[in-house]
Amino acid sequence: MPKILITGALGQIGSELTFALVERYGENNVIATDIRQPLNDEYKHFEQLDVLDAESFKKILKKHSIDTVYHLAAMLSGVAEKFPVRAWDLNTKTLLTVLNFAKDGLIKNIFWPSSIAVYGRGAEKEGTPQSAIKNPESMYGIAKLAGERFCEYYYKKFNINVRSIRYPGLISWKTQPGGGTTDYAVDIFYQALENQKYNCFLNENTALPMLYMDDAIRGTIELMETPSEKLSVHSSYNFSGLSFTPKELAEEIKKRIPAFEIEYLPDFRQSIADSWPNWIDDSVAQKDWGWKPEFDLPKMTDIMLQQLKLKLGKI
Ligand code: NAD
Ligand code: AKB
Repeated sequence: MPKILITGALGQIGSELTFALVERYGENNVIATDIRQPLNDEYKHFEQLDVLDAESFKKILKKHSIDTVYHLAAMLSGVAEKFPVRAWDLNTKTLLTVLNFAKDGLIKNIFWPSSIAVYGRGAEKEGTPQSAIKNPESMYGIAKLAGERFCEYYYKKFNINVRSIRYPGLISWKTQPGGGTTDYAVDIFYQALENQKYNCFLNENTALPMLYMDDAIRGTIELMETPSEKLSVHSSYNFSGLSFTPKELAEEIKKRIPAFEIEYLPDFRQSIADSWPNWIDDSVAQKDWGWKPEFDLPKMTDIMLQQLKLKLGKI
């Protein structure tokens, strides 16, 4: 059994990945950490940790005899544009800290998420291949690309077992997203149920790669459990599921909530979205570790509306 520590465990992904890992490896083998305190007692083992504080990080790893770190703490693309220097520090320096913990023998395995944000203008927008040119324009994308290079460097130079996925925009109902460019695809469901109206910060024809959270979590655990000899990518894997525009998502919601209306008021995130792919090619992940998504747009829309109705007390 791995002995796991998760950073950023209260965020959109961590608040679901933690419990998937608990179910798989047992609650005594999963330590959740975050810079914030949880609002309830659902986390059995929790430590407050600012990942910028490397000494405290090391103490917690030793205290719990951790061998595997899922390093999720980061600043997402929209917020990172407002605080670029802080974003660089959080999103790159703390990954180096974790990689050096592995180099020094303190831990053995690392999962670190990259993003479709590593791509920029110049890459193929449709079916962006694994190896397409990477010219990120946002501070978030620049930091993710640096992180990918660190991962491959530490794998090649020090044989560190670090694995990574380029997540697309993740859609989930449990925890609100933390300030990304793809957040509209979650906000829209809350607003459809609360007000039957949504002001979208991207324009109607902006197609982006997306994925339902259950698929993302299953794929992450599958990657971490794949024998190392099967893995050919040591920077980060393209990882695909859905691709849709705000207009297509609004139409899918309108089929279920006929009174729903959407208006388009693009803001600074439009330019970030315009530089990202419409959909990415994940054939290398399919070949190396059998990646296959299960949720399509109608299935995801059904489950989002059903779960959010329960959460918001609408049924
Ligand atoms: P999030 O913003 O929802 O959560 C991040 C968590 O990190 C928060 O709970 C926050 O409190 C915590 N945090 C912030 N600063 C910290 C610090 N100094 N020390 C410790 N914790 C700190 O993010 P998320 O959506 O869960 O994303 C997790 C990872 O996945 C990030 O690396 C992100 O770039 C990546 N990713 C996410 C998506 C997505 O659509 N959610 C897509 C691509 C990549
Ligand atoms: C964001 O929009 O910043 C994230 C991502 C795709 O990395 N959801």
